[in-house]
Amino acid sequence: KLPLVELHKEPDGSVSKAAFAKDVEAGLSKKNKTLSSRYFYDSRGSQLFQDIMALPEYYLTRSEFEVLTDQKEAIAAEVAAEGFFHLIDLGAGDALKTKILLRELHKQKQQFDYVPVDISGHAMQELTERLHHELPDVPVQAVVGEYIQALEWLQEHKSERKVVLFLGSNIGNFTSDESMAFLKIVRSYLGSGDKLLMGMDLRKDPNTILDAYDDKTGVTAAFNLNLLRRINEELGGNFDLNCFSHYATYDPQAGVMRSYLVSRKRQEVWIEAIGKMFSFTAWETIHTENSHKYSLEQAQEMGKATNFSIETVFLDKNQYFADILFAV
Ligand code: AVJ
Repeated sequence: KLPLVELHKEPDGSVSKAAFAKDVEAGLSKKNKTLSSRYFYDSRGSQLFQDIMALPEYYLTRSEFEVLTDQKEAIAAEVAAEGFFHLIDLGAGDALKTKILLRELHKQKQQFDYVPVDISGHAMQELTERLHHELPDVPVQAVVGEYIQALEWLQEHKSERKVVLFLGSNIGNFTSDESMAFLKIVRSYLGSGDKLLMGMDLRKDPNTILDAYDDKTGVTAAFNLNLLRRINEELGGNFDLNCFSHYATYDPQAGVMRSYLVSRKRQEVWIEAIGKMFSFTAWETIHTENSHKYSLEQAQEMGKATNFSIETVFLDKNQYFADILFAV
């Protein structure tokens, strides 16, 4: 097995259980219960997200794939502007989309190494091995950890040029305040000549958006419910997954897709690692995810407010999705 840099693992290989338990306790103790979408991605959750990306309703992945495929020459050339750089891929997953760029950068003989970052150690292990076979000339250093941790770790290479990828509309899970704070932090780790290529899901027919988060085959429902299964498995919970259901709703004015788990009856759930019982009334909800949709004007404003300038906006034909190149 190839070496990974692991920034936040417990000795048994899991994500910090104490932090998970603490977050779950805080979220389920609120008047309006919440669980964070960052906990979706255990190995089963990562697999389910792969399945979501293959759904006909989930236009995001196809749209971004189209952007990268159709405009790879321009994107690679702009990203690579001057000499050696680190290509840092925040939330890399299986890097299906990034590979288009990797192949193109390699074809253009650009000098770079690839630093995929993800909280799924399993995904990073697999990606490292796959790239070793598919693109043996591209040096890869996978990092298992949180985005900010990884950027901090990269400070060792302070003077070297960096290109940060934040694809797939991962920014969408942040609240507006969080996304501003996040962009400011990313910006603080970058210097002149560095770039950020960020994928943003654009506003469109609200029904198209809603369908993407409420697919016919129930994959998204399984993805959402997996959060409860994970609590059962890692924290000794006794959630009955049959007594909760997935509910998704889109607010077209705020541009926010919101996902919930709905308690289908009055019930109590014990979580061993917290040592507490949590009560649910019938039809009480747990908010699990926000997925923000942006206008290009908003993207522009976000750049301005965080001290980035927008270099180029790459769009698909439908204008469903934008990969925006921000420059420092
Ligand atoms: C991985 C955050 C981009 O919000 O579209 C997919 C996660 N949730 N279906 C998104 C997700 C439900 C996804 N991101």
